[in-house]
Amino acid sequence: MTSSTTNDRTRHFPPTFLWGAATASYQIEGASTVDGRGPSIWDTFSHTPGAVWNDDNGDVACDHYHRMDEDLDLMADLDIGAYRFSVAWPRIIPDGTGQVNQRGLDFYRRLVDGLRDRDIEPTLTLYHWDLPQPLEDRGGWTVRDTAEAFAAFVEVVARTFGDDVERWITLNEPWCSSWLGYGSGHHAPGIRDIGMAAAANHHLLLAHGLAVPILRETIAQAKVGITLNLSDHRPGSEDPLDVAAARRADGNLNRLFLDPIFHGRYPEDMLAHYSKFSPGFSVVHEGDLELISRPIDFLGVNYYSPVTVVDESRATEARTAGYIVATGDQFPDLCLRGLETPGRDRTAMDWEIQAAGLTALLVHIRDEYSTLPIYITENGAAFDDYVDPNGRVLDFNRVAYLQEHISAVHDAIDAGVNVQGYFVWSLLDNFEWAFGYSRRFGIVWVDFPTGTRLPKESFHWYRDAIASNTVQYAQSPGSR
Ligand code: GCO
Repeated sequence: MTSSTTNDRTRHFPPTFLWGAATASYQIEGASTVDGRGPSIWDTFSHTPGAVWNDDNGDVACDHYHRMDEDLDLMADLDIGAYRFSVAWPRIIPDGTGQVNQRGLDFYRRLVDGLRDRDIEPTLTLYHWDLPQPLEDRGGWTVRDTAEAFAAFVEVVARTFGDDVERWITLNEPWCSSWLGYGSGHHAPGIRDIGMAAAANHHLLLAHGLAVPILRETIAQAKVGITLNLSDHRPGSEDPLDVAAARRADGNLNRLFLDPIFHGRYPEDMLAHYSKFSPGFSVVHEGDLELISRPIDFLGVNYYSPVTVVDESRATEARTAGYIVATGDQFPDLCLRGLETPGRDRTAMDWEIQAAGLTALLVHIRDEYSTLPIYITENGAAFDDYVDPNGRVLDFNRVAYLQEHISAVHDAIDAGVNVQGYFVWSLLDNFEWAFGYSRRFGIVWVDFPTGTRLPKESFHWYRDAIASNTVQYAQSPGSR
């Protein structure tokens, strides 16, 4: 009874849909002391014994600093419409404030020009976690001055690149900078203090709020957005305690960022929860939320995995129901436990694969927050790739992951969500933060430390998707 139309699994994307790839400065550049670059909190952290897997660091990384032309050619070969990269603040203003380092700007000028020469739209992230160390020494994101320093840095970058940059992203994943950096201590600067994390959360958003008008005043046509890492939170059961636990998890990861940006206020339940910690949100000044909620032009969404939780008091029940229950949580104050669904595929990060979570998240953002254009600014997966005896990386699991998630984006478009583009994370295997070089997210294999590049099967698959502006529809198991 199915017609050939309903059997056709080809999903066509809108003609203007933007296909891209993403990277970040500290993860790929290397050259950490070259041409006047100053130290960042990630240099300090990665050189702290035991902080990063295998004591890896970004001193060399993919050596993109010296291999930029080769990487630009890879992008041209892939035929992406846009490239999302970040600029390293310590390359441009090594002390965090004051003196501008022209050689740092020159490097990004070559990159921006190289992209334009190849008809690839530069999408520039102003902050992807490499805070200049001198600013951390004065309190980092726990103090207001850092937001002011960021605004001055943004002005320098905006004046330099102006209209040559197509899209401006103020911050990448401020949740990670604040909650992993100052709360759990898993990321630089490695501090474990919930009250400081909450203060960092606010100062990061303030930095965003200060940056928006600077970009608008400096660049007439600037398209400005922010990138958040968001997830679809589900309770492990319908028990009210588990429903409340999922709400807390959603509050910490999603609502502490989406509510101030789109509704101009912090969520009441989160304010009440964090009022027990100092300084927490007591650092909010009058007028800050007006700054933070100034209109933007698009939202960047990074999605990797759904999150299922129960209240910590219900761990035993969840185990009985067949879940694998985490033994603890990085934020004990939230009193919850993460669940893994047995049998569901996971990536090398141990993250559950569930593409329907992306569709649900996108619909939720549209319903609760905004109909602004959305770009998926990161999505991708780490797997245990290897170069086979024929010299190829046959990463079919990554192809499946991308196919399912891009299909999920298509589902969201079908549901009327204004998704305008997709950036795969990542162009290159790179320094995966606390996991060092042990996790490969690239569609291009990088041989560390020689730096030799080898496009994986997923690169060829993605190139075909871009060329045809379609994917073959796929759904992850158990996604409905
Ligand atoms: C983040 C960052 C990326 C990561 C990627 C995989 O989301 O943590 O934006 O830099 O490498 O997400 O973890």
